[in-house]
Amino acid sequence: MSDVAQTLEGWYSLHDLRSIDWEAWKSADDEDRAMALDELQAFLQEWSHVESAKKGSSTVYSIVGQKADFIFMHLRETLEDLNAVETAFNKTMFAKYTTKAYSYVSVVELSNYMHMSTGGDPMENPEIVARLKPILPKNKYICFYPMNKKRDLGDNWYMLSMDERRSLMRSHGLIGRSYAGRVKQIITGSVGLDDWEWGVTLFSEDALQFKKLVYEMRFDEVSARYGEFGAFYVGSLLNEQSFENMLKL
Ligand code: 76R
Repeated sequence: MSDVAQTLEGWYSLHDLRSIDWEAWKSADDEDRAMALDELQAFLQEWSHVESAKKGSSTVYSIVGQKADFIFMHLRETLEDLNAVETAFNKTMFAKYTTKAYSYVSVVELSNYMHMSTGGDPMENPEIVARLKPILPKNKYICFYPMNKKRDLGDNWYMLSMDERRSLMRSHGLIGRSYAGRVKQIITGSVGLDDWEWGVTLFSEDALQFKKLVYEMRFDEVSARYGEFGAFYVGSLLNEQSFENMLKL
């Protein structure tokens, strides 16, 4: 019987991907468009207040390619809070001009593969709390994709012993750490919450670093043997001004 890895969970996470209905946006009259834009800006501001009050965090990126046009990534204390943000957005005038592209529900997760417990309540450790309830990066680029660890008869991550998994994860962590300062990563767990087991969200000032990191990890046993990947979404940071520019006709 393999031991279950211990995990710590922090804020719940929603990756909310939308596309713009350009037909509807273009055929709206100027007044409706202006109101929709105001409402969108008010939302972006509200989210930054939630972040200042340390009640959660949000970040917004455009998405390149046809899978979606933009992504809201939200972290909040509870699933109800996430649901409330999503529903409030759905009720805005601006939402009328968007369609749903994809969503992903998960929770910020730390596992004990690299760090053994040093005793005491980890939630009293400010470093751990900062990683479980992070302010989402506002780097230039985002890369998001969901993934699983394989459960085939030949290669089954969940049948390995804790020692085997720990040694594989050490190698994974070493590659990851060599990207310190270039790529920030947030791992969110989604077993029992969504269709894949984890969401991987990467942030960087240089989108090529995503390619380098993910490629290097493909040669590492954890990814080479056990990794299964969903769709990749990549894009660049939006703020109030650049969102408005994107919508300008
Ligand atoms: O030092 C630590 O505390 C963290 C060590 C570490 C763990 C436990 C770590 C480091 N990761 C961990 C767990 Mn990771 N990670 C991914 C991907 O594309 C691929 O091939 C895989 C997708 C990337 C790019 C990445 C990057 N990691 C996990 C888990 C949970 C596994 C489990 O519990 O079985 C997944 C699914 C996963 C996937 N990882 C790092 C990185 C980077 C950049 C680091 C170094 C982070 C740092 O030191 O700040």
